[in-house]
Amino acid sequence: MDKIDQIILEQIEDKTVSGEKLSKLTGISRVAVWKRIKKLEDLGYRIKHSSEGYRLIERTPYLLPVEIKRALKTGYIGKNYIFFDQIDSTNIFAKSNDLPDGTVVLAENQTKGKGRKGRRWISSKGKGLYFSIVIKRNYPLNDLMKLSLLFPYAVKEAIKDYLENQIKIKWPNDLYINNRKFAGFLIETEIEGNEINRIIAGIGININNEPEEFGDIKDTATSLKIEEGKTFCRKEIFCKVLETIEKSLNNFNSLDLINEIEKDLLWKGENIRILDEGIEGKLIGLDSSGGLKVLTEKGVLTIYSGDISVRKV
Ligand code: BTX
Repeated sequence: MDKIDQIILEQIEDKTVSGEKLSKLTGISRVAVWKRIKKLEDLGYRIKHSSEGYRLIERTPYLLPVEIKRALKTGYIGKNYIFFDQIDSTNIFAKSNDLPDGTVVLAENQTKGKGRKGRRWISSKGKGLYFSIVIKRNYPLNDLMKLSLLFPYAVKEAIKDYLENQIKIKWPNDLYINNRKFAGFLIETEIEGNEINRIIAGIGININNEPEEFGDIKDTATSLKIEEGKTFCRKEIFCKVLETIEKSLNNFNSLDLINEIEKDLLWKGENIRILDEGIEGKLIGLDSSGGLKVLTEKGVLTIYSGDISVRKV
């Protein structure tokens, strides 16, 4: 979308404007104006055509840069915003390009959405939020676990007020509603010596997805729409999520993240099994660096690897 498209959009936002007037304002012919209107309609804008001219009825549901720029209230996260209609994976793109701190890469559709350990993330077009945030700041390596917990915490905080249902955090970093997963996080880091110097936080949130999109995982996967029985504005949620992540990162050192997460920890106090380790026991909470404490027959074990799956027994 270029400057001329933006002028046309601004003009027809709250009034009907004739093709002739738009042609004069933009310096292009009336036929060219008509073509631009068609292009805007292809981008998802709903425009009424009448004998008096054109009027915008509804903005596009797609998360185009022009839409995000006018709605987002952050200092640095998303100031550089890269949008794709379709891509293999936003994490792959963010990892293989040297992007500035705070860059957000979003795709309406991912053909190879990545989960952890080579798993797949279902990313149906226009239904969820599929994006990666690039953080190029130095953090001590000791903060790795806490940093990766910050993202699900911030997403939960951003979304919870829109919902009737309660959101739970499944350690290390999935978000659940009613025992089913609606958001996943793939946190990839670059480490040099004792410092983390780049984080690519890949975030997938099911917003308006329907049960049939999940195929054979429909018993374990869910969306906000499925749980709440209504459609959500993805743009509003996306901006709120980015704003809350920025705020949480800014307050990283003063935030009592461990305590906050423990309050909403899924299966706390229940018997669980750590699949990869064959460990069974009672989930008792988190230690000060974010590791998972499990009371087993051999005493309390703390698990730190973010790659462990937890299942309720
Ligand atoms: P994960 O390995 O914890 O979760 C993947 C597993 O979750 C899959 O094996 C499947 O069982 C289930 N699953 C797949 N798709 C969905 C879905 N849409 N909703 C609920 N469950 C699902 C979690 O990995 C990390 C996901 C990060 C996704 C983001 S999207 C933007 C960014 N780009 C990219 O390629 N990945 C990240």
